[in-house]
Amino acid sequence: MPALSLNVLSSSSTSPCRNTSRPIALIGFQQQGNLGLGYLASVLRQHGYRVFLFDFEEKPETILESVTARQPLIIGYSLIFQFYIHRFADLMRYLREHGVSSHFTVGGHFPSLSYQRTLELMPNADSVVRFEGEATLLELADRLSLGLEWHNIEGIAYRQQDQLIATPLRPLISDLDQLPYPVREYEGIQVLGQTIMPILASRGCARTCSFCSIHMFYRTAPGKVVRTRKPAEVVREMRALHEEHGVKIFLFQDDDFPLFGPVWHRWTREFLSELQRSGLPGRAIWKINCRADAVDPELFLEMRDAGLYLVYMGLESGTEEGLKTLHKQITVEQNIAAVDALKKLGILFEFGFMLFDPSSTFESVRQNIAFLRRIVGDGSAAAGFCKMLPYDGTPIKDELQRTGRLIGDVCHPDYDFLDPQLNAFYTALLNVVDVTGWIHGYSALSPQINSAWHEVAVLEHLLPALGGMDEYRAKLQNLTQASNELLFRVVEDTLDAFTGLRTDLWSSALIRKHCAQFSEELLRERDAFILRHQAKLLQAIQQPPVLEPAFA
Ligand code: B12
Ligand code: SF4
Repeated sequence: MPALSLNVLSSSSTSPCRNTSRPIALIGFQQQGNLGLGYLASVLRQHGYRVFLFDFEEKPETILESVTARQPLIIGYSLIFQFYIHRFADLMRYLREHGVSSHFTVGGHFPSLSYQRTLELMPNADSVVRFEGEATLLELADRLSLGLEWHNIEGIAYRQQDQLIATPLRPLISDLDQLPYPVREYEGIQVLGQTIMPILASRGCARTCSFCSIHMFYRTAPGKVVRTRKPAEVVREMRALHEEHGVKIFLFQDDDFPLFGPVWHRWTREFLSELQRSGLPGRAIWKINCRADAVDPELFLEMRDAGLYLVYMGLESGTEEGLKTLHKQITVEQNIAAVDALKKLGILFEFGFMLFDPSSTFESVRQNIAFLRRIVGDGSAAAGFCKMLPYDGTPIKDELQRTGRLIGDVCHPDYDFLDPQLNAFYTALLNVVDVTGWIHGYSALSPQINSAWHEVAVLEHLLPALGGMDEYRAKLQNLTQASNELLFRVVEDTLDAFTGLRTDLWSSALIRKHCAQFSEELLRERDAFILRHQAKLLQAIQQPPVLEPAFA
């Protein structure tokens, strides 16, 4: 058996290192496309294995029927969201109880960082694949397929009698361009007939926010934390997706798109010139995730002209104290400057925001609402917020545990605020706001408003100009503004009630009524506008794309 290193990724599929007669099944959350599973599948296929992908939301009976018929060598479970651990454990138990004897392995953030808890909570798992899984899963498959010893391969954890063993970590993949393109076997989401696909230009994040498991994931394994692909390779993949699958909207899922500092500036400029050469600008648009301190107006102007239409930023807090607690290493002023710059450039933005964090006080909540009003009080995007949750493997969770503040369980990790009255306020707010479906969940009001804005961006960038667009935009902006303002008022009035400035509380029935009114108005305006232009839109959507000749 030759020593297996990352070079394993380029070895041939007819290698005597493996017996590919039994397939491999991979199960995960497939909504919007699971790139992790896609990469694992493509590497396995490149080496001759047949791979079946299952959406975790499929009925257990359907998965059982399929795996019983196919007898996979391994069933790999992608646990990228910690709070699904019990559901995955239940699925494993169900399959075992029905006689499935395949090797069960699990990967993702939580299993990588907390392999002990994973093995305890998933008694039917045979192994955990820790951190980037491509090479480790392939080696595991190769060993198992030949009936060879697998307990000594790098980057796994397993149970041995009553002990939990973790082998030395496997280094991160140094050259991401070595990987084949990810398998994308799921219904592509569409907006007005335009197909959307996720894609990656890099992996890892150089920052160290205290609440985030991403940098811990990429920092724990040896190797370079952030790896970028070659710009030309990224564009080649975009072009292939566009030509072969008609993809017109690319969602870069990079944790932090390579923008910050001179080296990544150069990377982005090279990416932009490759994009221009490819002929994609004007035919396809793209979205990125980045930090506010990476928003450089000059560079973003060029990015916009090359198809950047949406920027997601984790703004997280509107107070210096909150940003410090979250170790964002950014200022409130920088957050505001980034939002202002994007508005000026006409680039749509969305943001993550934690109204509550472990340092929260009544005053910080008030300041956070003032910050939200400052950035989206004009109706430029829907307001949204959450409470920071202490995920496993994050510095803030360890700190809360150390100070005795950690409560909840693995699926609902939580903490109490230092001021007990703030706990009562938070519960009261949840009762009126969350339950009514204003902020969370795909059908809640704020995500619906953002979807409408997304649709506007798609109309403006990819479809023929439509009459009345300015009026529709103005209506949408008024509605967003009114909905945001009501949300802010509810929070502020509840704050006032808890700080003795008023006696009455908003009732959830009244909020639900307002929320329903906003939703109805949104739907009415949106449908009226789209219906008015239906014929023109249908004609444009049904037209086959005209492509430029391939790369110069
Ligand atoms: C894209 C994305 C989404 C997408 C879709 C995800 C999907 N279907 O895959 C959407 C927008 C739907 C989404 C939603 C949410 N997300 Co999200 N998301 C991401 C993001 C930015 C990228 C995922 C990705 O493509 N990574 C790239 C691939 C290549 O890496 P990977 O998935 O980690 O896979 C590798 C390894 O983990 C390992 N591996 C993974 N699975 C398996 C399985 C096996 C068998 C093996 C061997 C190995 C293995 O090998 C893979 C290849 O190297 C991640 C951040 C991140 N860097 O992962 C957050 C992340 C996963 N999301 C997160 C969260 C919190 C959420 C939300 C709760 C946000 C919210 N407040 O609503 C929701 C939850 C949705 C739900 N299920 O209800 C957290 C999860 C935290 C945690 N520890 O649980 C993350 C880590 C972000 C963070 N800041 O911490 N998300
Ligand atoms: S929150 Fe964003 S910037 Fe901070 S470490 Fe995580 S991915 Fe990086």
